[in-house]
Amino acid sequence: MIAFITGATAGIGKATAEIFAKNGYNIIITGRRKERLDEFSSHLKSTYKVDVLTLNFDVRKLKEVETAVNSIPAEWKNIDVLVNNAGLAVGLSTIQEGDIDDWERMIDTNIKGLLYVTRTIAPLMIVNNSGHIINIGSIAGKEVYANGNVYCATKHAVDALSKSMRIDMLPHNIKVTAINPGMVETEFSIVRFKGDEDRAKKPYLGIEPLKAEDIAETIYWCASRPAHVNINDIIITPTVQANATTTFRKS
Ligand code: NDP
Ligand code: 8X3
Repeated sequence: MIAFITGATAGIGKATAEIFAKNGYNIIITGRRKERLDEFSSHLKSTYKVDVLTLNFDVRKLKEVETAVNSIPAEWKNIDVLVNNAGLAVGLSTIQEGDIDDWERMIDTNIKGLLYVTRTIAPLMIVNNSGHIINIGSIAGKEVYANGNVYCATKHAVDALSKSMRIDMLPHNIKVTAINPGMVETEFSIVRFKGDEDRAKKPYLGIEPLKAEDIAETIYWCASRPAHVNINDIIITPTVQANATTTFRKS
């Protein structure tokens, strides 16, 4: 079995690669940070005795995505599971004060990147009349919150695309699952606040957030259901989070 995981250099994608490898999958790990991919690949190979292929590309660049996928050796082309995980939030501000570069990064990564990767991998699955596409959405794709505008819009797009893909993939026996996490402590907040570590810690003060491994376990559980079962959509939050805007914090 082969899993292709985007954004496997950190956080949820990295934890997902780990759990699939632990369960005997050969893994294709992708991301922009080549050194991290190489180090992680050595770790997966030596720990789990699986084969690992690294693909170093930026999901925002269609040519890079196509070149990377076209370079996959024949024996790696039978991809069973695609995890569309690469994504980010950048900035947190009102529409009238928003930074347009931040908007472009989020739209290009979370929507267009997911589309580019899916457009190149889905035909490989269609040839096999089997596969599973797992999209990482967000609670921000189900609700909106103050200053989350463009990030929330990109994740609402992922929600819509997951529902649409499920229809398009139906005749091809390809499952489509959307997993929508609430707060998970990864590098996400450091990226959102552009390296400001003090600000990045604030959302998690006084609460126990989810860990990347919690989401990875959920992804693996979805991927390991019997052939006739598809998990369509999951919202998963820390126990202390009721929805996108209501969190119970110890003072
Ligand atoms: P991290 O910042 O820890 O990891 C993000 C991953 O995405 C990295 O591996 C990064 O790799 C990759 N990535 C980002 N931009 C690009 C790009 N342009 N091209 C290729 N890869 C890219 O964040 P998380 O693990 O938390 O986030 C993973 C997904 O989960 C995202 O889609 C996020 O929106 C979603 N999510 C996160 C939540 C949270 O609270 N943490 C909650 C709900 C959803 P590299 O930089 O090496 O390219
Ligand atoms: C990440 C979770 O609540 O910061 O998608 O938008 S949140």
